Amino acid sequence: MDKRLIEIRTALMKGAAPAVRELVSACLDKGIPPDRILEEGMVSAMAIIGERFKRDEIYMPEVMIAARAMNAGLEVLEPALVQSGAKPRGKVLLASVRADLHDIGKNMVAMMFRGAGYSVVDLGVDVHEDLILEAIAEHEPDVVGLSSLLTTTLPNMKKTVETLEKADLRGRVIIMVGGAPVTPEFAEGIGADGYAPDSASAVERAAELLAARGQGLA
Ligand code: B12
Repeated sequence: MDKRLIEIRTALMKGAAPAVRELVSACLDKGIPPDRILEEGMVSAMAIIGERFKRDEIYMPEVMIAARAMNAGLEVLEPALVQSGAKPRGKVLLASVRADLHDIGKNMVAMMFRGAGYSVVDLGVDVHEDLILEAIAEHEPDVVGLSSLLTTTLPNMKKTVETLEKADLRGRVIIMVGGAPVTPEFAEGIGADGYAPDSASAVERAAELLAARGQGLA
């Protein structure tokens, strides 16, 4: 692997946010493709962090500072992935569901959508279903993407879909779900319109679902 990408990975694992920012920026200046920086430098670091956390080799504070460094790197990387001047292909509303504080995966999904020319409204983490309802009324998105990383917050994802159903919004928005514990079966079981295992396929799946509704501009 490129030495500079290894440096990003090392800095990210140490949680050195300013160093990650600088290194990502330097790699972009050198012409390293943003998707390589993301996958090889950054996502690989979070995968190692996840393994170490699982084996009790590191604890919450270390994971938190690594996550902060990851998000710092994502901020620098994002403009490089976003097409300039492209007409929005649709509007996507994203949220990590109630009681779920994980946002790295959701932020990557946001970045991929922006990069593909969608406008994105990101409601953040721990978002109550009622707030999602209000945000739909305010922003009128085409797609609502819900993220959950905990088995304990999966019921809140289900609750959110039910809330949108009760408010009669099912015909107006496409509901997509994702996050490590979410499976295609679970997605179907709670009545979501779509599921994707990663951020790149999330964009592809959204485009398919929008095209099926005759809304796709692709
Ligand atoms: C980072 C992290 C944290 C950080 C989060 C910081 C942040 N800003 O996000 C902190 C330290 C806060 C944290 C806290 C906790 N965590 Co944690 N955490 C992780 C860790 C290490 C990495 C998660 C991550 O970012 N992955 C990288 C991203 C890129 O992957 P991703 O999220 O899956 O996203 C991809 C796809 O799933 C998909 N996707 C994601 N969202 C969406 C949405 C849509 C619409 C679509 C289509 C696709 C999609 O696309 C993404 C990109 O490809 C995982 C371990 C792991 N290996 O996953 C544990 C993990 C998720 N955490 C876990 C636990 C238990 C906790 C705590 C309960 C710990 C505690 N004892 O307090 C708390 C809960 C806090 C809360 N209420 O949410 C468990 C969950 C176990 C379970 N089955 O429920 C895990 C699996 C660790 C473990 N093995 O035990 N955690």
